Amino acid sequence: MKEARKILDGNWTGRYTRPSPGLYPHQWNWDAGFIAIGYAHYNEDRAMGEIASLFRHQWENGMVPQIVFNPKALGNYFPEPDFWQVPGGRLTSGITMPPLHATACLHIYQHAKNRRRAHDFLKDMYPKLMASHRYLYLHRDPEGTGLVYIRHPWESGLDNSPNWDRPLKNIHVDKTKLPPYERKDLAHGVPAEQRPTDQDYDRYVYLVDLFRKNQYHEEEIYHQCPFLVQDVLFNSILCRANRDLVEMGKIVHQDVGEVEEWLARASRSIRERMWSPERGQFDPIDLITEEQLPTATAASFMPLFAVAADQDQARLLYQRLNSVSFCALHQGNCFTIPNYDMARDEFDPKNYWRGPVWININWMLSQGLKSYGYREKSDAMKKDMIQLPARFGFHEYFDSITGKGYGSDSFSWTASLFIDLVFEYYDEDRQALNWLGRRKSRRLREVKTLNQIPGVIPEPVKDLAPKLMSSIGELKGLFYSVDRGRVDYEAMKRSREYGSYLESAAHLKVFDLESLVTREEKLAFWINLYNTLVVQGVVELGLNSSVREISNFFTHIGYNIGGYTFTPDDIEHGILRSNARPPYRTTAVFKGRDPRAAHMVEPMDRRIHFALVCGSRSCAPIRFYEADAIDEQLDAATRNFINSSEVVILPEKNKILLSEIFNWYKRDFGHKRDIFRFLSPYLDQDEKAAYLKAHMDTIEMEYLFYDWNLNH
Ligand code: 9WN
Repeated sequence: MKEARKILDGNWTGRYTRPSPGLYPHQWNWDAGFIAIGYAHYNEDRAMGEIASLFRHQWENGMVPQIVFNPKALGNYFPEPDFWQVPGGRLTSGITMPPLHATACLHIYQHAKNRRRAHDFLKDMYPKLMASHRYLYLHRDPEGTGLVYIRHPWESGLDNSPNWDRPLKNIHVDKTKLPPYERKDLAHGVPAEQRPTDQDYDRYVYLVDLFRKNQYHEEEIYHQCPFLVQDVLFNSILCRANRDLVEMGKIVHQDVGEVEEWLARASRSIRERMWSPERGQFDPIDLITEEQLPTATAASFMPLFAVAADQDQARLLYQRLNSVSFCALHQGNCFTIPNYDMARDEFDPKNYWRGPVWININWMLSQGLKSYGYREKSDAMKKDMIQLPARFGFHEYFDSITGKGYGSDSFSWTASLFIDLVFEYYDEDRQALNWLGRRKSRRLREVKTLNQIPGVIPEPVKDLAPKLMSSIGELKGLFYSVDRGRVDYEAMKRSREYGSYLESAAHLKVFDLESLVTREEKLAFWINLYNTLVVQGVVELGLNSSVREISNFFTHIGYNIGGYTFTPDDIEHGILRSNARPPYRTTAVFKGRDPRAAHMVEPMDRRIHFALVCGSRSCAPIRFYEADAIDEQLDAATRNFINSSEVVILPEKNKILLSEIFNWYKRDFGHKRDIFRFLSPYLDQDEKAAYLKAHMDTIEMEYLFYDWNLNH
């Protein structure tokens, strides 16, 4: 979070925020929207200033330019005002970009602490936003289709997207007639293989030349321009912006009739005209050839963000989006969502809009998926969007397979959307505020004993422990998925096996704990019971998103065992951690002469942390432990955890990112060097492990964001 803010501070010029320090020194249109969304959480002045600064350069016809040039920063980008030659000597380019600003303004208002100021801001922006949408409908939809066209790939924001390969082929460039120009984008350290080609640039320049020859007269350009496309992403963002503008208009008591009409027409036209039934997705329309372009980019899912797709369309989109083509849920070997179908030969993991993961696209899609109820995917995307910059840096785009960052670094919208996501994620999850005790979540008034089963009278049962263990093993086999770290809570609750487990668990009340003799028996017994107690707690309390819905979950559910109550915290910190103080608590769980202390499993085994399941995505996947294999099993669990995404070594940054578990349990793992010594034997032997060994003294250590969302 600190690093994200630092990036925005570094890119802030006093009036606007540069997308990145070297490559993009001026103000960009849709970047300003994404950037304001992050600022809205902690710096309202800058959030409003960012948008206001862009709109100060709105053209008289209503167009909001793609770039507003900074006169003090000229000379490092191409094309700049000398090349654009727009009328009136304005310091802007002569094209536009996806109109995200109404969405950004509403977001600023919704998060504002100073509501009155934000209200004034909305009031001031409303007519300007109306004028910008009116420009689009008037000049970019001359036939009144409800869909607007773009006339340059830069207007799409996705410059060299494979979507434009076909329409750009229609442009026959005669090099001798092209005005001379010099690319500047390759002078900032970004390799050419990550940027558009020279052929692309020839076409970009050809189009700009055509615009300036026509002195930016929309009608003439419409008749001459060889690139006119009704783009799915552009129209979806406009449709969403109409939706947000309606809401904004109502807040500031304006007549919203006109924008309501735009909204209705845009939604219908997207749904009906852009839908391709054969491909089961939305595709752009090339107005030159009058054909729909068969595409394979993430842009075709964007009507989810607009909330313009109908339910059947959304279902089909989801199927495609959540497939190996775009990195499916739990696929495990990729980051979601790359911009181009990974299954295609032309998928290029490094090249700009032709394969990498972009945070802004994912941010919009995750919102869209949430609106249609695809919560799990939406949350998983958020996690990736937080993890990618946290692990690999605040780059412009990322490799879906390795996570490596490409393009420019210190990229503003990656930082600002990261800030938004962290705020939203923590907010939804209530974790951060719960720790501080500020947020109201449900609290259990007294300990809820989960093995008191109506109609079952506890009685001594021969071999209860092995019976229970095998019953737990059965549940695990049926309802827990080790690979995915998921539990099917719903199906489990309804099952016969769960009923019979509960029945056996009721007899724990009269169980003789002395009958557990060996360390192995005890470890397996307590770990399995802990894990089942947590799962049962989630089921019985009907939790939907996180164990944090109950602020005292780990101390207020329990089993009665041998006449004593054992909560998850009693088992973890009392029994399995030799009564060590739980993190964020001032006292141990067994106080004074607590008889339960007699059953502690000693000495403490640190590997339990990779076997205890806390019902969250960041904790260990549930396994079933057996006394006669417990040591190998604990080793395997530890190895798995340590080689998962919860421990990341980044030699290029001389950094290691570790699960919060190592932070919370410093007492068990010790400090930096002790942790590294603990990790070393478990690390899969590769160059990263070797790096850690060689740099133990200098490597920097950071803790990872902990995902408290339920593992269902
Ligand atoms: C041209 C600023 C912009 C983004 C675009 C991205 C890239 C410019 C360029 O950078 O485009 O507009 O020079 O490549 O494609 O989406 O707004 O961050």
